[in-house]
Amino acid sequence: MILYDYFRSSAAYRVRIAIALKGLAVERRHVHLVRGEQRDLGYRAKNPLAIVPTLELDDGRLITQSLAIIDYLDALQPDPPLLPKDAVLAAQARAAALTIACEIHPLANLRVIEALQSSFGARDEQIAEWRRRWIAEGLHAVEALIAPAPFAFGATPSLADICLIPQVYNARRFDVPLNDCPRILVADAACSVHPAFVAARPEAQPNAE
Ligand SMILES: N[C@@H](CCC(=O)N[C@@H](CS)C(=O)NCC(=O)O)C(=O)O
Repeated sequence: MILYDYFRSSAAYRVRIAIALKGLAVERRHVHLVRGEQRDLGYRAKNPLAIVPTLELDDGRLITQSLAIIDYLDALQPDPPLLPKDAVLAAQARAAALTIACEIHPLANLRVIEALQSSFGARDEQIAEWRRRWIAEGLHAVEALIAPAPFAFGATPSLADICLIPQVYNARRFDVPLNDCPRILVADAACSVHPAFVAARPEAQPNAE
């Protein structure tokens, strides 16, 4: 399997965490987003939205969307499970993950930021405010959704932590204060010493800059 990845992509970061948790061997190809490599025709043929991650299977079939890729990896290697056994907790963990993946992340994606700049003339300080606004609002919602013990939904990492930690990385990168999110900080502290989360960090990737 090949993962098309960018070291700082938070969606790809989710998949890297899942791969490490599952102990899977996956080849990696770096798609440099800032240089626009995601828009090369060869890559766009694999991922029509020109975004990372994409997973290419050994038989050439392709899976796009980080959460769909993680579902596939979970089906391939069910151990360790990525959701709590309890059906309500499992749905709540998925809801926290979807809050990040659907309600926060798309609003501050590179192509959205580029459109705000090129089509609407947004200035750097307006872009910074835009990013901080949606990350802060979304993470406050996540704070109310999780119940860390010490991971977001129990004693082992779940899909919620897999989505949360890359978003916390982005929050710190863009100076969003997290001091009023004590639950998120508990889950973050637990993940920060977990080997799978450590291995998946942007700065630990071979193409990190
Ligand atoms: N919903 C998608 C989001 C993927 C996504 O937006 N990836 C970003 C990096 S985190 C990207 O490739 N952006 C390239 C661009 O905006 O040009 C997923 O979960 O895979």
